[in-house]
Amino acid sequence: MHIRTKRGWEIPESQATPEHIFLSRRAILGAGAGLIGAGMLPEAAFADTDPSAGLYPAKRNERYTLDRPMTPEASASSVNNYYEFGTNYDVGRAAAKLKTRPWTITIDGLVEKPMQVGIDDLLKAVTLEERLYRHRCVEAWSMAVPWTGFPMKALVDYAKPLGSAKYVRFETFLDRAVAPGQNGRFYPWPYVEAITMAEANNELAFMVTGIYGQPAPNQFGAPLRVALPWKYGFKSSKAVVKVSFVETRPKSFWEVVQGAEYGFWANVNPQVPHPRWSQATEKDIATGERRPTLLYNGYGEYVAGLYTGLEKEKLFM
Ligand SMILES: Nc1nc2c(c(=O)[nH]1)N[C@H]1C(S)=C(S)[C@@H](COP(=O)(O)O)O[C@H]1N2
Ligand SMILES: [Mo]
Repeated sequence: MHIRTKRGWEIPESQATPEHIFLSRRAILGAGAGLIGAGMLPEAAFADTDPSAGLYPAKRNERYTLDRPMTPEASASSVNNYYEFGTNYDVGRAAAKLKTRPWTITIDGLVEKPMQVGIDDLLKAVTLEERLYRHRCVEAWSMAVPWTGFPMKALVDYAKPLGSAKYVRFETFLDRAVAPGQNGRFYPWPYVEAITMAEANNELAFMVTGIYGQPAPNQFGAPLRVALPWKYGFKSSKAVVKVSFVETRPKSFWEVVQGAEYGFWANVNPQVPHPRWSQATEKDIATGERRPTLLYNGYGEYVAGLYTGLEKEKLFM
């Protein structure tokens, strides 16, 4: 993220080759079966092979509304940050190689009883809903998408943490054979992020399993990723395999890589610039329009209270 790379949304439409655009299930449904047979398309791209497909579309929770148009699926699918699969935004094809079933999530640390749970068993223990959320990347691009998932609080309750737990730590898979980016020595894989227990229990904190009314394509972090819409996007870990409840503040992936630029809190604030660029405005990945960035990405009424008494912390980087 600190390395300057070409931005997908800066490529003019006329130059965008089909390789830049993830083939959505809908677009390839007709021809899909034959292509899988010929080994040309990953099976995981198909909703009908996903055991959770019957849970979609989930009922929309109308409490969360947008102040801007929803980002079209094609735009959201062509600008993804997923360093395990490359530092460009067009990671769809590479990410499709990740096998998301079976998928086991380890829950450990300060909990009543450490456990492992398969994603489909976890899905039986929660209720999926759709939420329209804004997403603001620290690189100053943004989108607004319909996630499907369940409140993070439901995961916390499921895990039964002890009173001594102060932070929740999310760890992404580690598989160098499938994720080319993880072969680089420069980065401290696996991807790790963490938030406080109070943040995890906030109603906005969301565990994502789907997008656009279907199971999420891998590039969005299938089969389970985090969404924290008031924070910069890097806090929202993809493809989570371990959820740990801990007493001391974990160091996150980007903090280890570049602690002077990426901190623990990473709340969105237009008045606190990144050391190398302004955060005052953001570029809509679909329209290319610039709009003013909002404090807490516009979610202050839900989350500002989490930070009273913490004013001495670097809350906005
Ligand atoms: N495991 C993992 N999670 C990740 C990232 C990543 O590289 N690896 N990138 C983060 C960043 S910087 C952003 S902006 C969002 C992008 O989510 P999207 O591709 O679904 O838009 O994922 C976040 N989660
Ligand atoms: Mo990001």
